[in-house]
Amino acid sequence: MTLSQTQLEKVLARPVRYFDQVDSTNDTAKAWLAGGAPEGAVVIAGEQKRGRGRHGRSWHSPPGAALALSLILKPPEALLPRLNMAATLSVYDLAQACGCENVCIKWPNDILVDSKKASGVLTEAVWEGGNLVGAIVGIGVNVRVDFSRSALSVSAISLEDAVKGRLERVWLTAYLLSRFDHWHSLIATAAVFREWRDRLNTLNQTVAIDNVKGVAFDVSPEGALLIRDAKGRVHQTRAGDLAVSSREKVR
Ligand code: BT5
Repeated sequence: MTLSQTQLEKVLARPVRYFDQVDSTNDTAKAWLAGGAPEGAVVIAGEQKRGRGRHGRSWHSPPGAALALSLILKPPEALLPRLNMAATLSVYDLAQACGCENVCIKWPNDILVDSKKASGVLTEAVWEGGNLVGAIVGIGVNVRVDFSRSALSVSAISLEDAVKGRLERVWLTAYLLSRFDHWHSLIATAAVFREWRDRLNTLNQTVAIDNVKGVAFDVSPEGALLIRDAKGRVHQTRAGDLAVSSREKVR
């Protein structure tokens, strides 16, 4: 980004800490939270050396090619699951605003464009002595990441490749955060869950997750995937590893 920190704070309408390079914006945001960051503050990086996905997986954010940011929030505990919903909805809106046509949310935290992953969300709660201190919502978006020589080329996509045009990272960041503010303002209502559920591509498909295989027929308001197995038993599964094995309509 070429704007100064002060200009960024004006454009993004919130406290901002921008770094050319960090290990993980989620970790930098956690340190700022511990140091008294206000709600809504955001850490943005031009590059992450050790970007993190879920379950200790790594996230690729090379210099100047991606959005890598982490929002600091202080939600009531009951609303924690909705942060991931608000974040994925925001990226969904961003991809559509850029002109991507085939956009959906893959449960629980991926935004797919043309069936490939353009973005991932990593939400982490921070606890102290059993009390919720805050939550970090980390969002990574591929803007112009070159996957052509990477093993991820089969599964990942960048927005610029999807829209076949140049995009501006500051504008993308501003729009993404404004959409997050919109969904966050509705977080205590049923709308966030309803809209997130409507955009999932995972429902009515046969899925295999952890040791459960069956049809993903719904999600709970807390974001768990509800799977009916071949014996008709219902399993409720939180964000694990999902392998979609076939598309199947159920009534
Ligand atoms: C995620 O995890 O999708 C969450 C990614 C969150 C990244 C943001 S960036 C800002 C903030 N700071 C951080 O350190 N993290 C957050 P998961 O569902 O576990 O997916 C991880 C998997 O996605 C990896 O194992 C790869 O297979 C794949 N992957 C890695 N980098 C990718 C990329 N840039 N685009 C698409 N897929 C990627």
